[in-house]
Amino acid sequence: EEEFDCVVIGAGVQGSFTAYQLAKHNRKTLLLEQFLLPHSRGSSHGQTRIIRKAYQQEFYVQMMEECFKMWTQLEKEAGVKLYRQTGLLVMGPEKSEPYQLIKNTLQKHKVPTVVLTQDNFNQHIPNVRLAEGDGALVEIPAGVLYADRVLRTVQEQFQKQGGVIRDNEKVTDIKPGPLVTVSTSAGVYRAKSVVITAGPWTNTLLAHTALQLPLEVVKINVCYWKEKVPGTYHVKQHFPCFIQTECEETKEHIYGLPANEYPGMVKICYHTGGKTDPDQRDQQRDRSDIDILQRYIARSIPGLIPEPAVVESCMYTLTPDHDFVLDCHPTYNNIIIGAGFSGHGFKFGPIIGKLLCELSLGEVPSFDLSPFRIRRFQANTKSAL
Ligand code: PYC
Repeated sequence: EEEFDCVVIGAGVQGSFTAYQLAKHNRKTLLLEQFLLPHSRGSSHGQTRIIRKAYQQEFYVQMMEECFKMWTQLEKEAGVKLYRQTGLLVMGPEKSEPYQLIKNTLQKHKVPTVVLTQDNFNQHIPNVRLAEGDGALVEIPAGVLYADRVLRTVQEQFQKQGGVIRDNEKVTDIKPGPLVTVSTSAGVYRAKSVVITAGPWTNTLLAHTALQLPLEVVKINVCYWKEKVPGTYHVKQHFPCFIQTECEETKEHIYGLPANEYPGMVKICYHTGGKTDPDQRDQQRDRSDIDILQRYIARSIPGLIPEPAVVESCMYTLTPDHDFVLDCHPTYNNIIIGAGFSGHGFKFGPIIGKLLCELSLGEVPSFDLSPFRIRRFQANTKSAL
């Protein structure tokens, strides 16, 4: 039996940043991962993610204000480029609540933003058709995070601080206590605190502690669409990331990122998908999202062939309100839970890591965590006891 100050379960973006923060605080930390690293079985793989402050809720904008600085710090510390500014185009029915809230929140927080009109839209954004009645704005500092590179970098920095990573090691049991015992397929560890950042596998692990959270796991079809003329939607042509808050086909978000991982292809996805068991992800074959995307692209992004050229898989772990879970276990306060990132957590990695580290050290969190507490689910929180 090996002893650690903290064991972090799950080496996706949130677990890796949490482990890194703990090691920076001189805690003897073990980061466990059930699969061989790197892998594409969870929610942190792929080359790109959007980083933005465009949110309806102010607390996310406030978190991102600090988090942007943390991304820059990590780039400096590691000497690696992790972020590319592209801007974020937000489109949606001008009078709708989501669009208005995003616009007002950005303006209130003085985020550099350009509001476009139906008349000047195509001078700024050629090759996109703005729907009638839609408003459009560009959040200037937003951009792309190089996701795979982020994971590699933060895990390397963690190890440089003395942290230990054990991959290909699946947790088989968690026994709560003043020292938590974590059993895996390869060993037994004891720790003063345990952080669970296991994405879609959160409830599988929490079952060992008699707790279940109202989380729903969905499979995302990550679609890449081929340009009719290569380069049309490249960052070099100043094509930004974009979010369509709702459109004729759907009230759910559609989002896109300029060509990156596959030359001549743009990543455009639907912001939800079919319910899945994380161990049976590839058996979930729902493609209704792809039908919606095809119709949207044919109408709004005419420089793309409206048939996905590549489809990859990812998962979201959704909470009922799509806000995160960042909290201590209601019964065992040395078990910390970071979960339910609901498809929008990657950009928050550095600050989530800091907050989960604070919870694990028993400190008062440096940010108001009330939107992220487990007790908000109340009647929905099923206790297995
Ligand atoms: O939160 O910006 C976001 C996002 C983009 C794609 C998935 N989530």
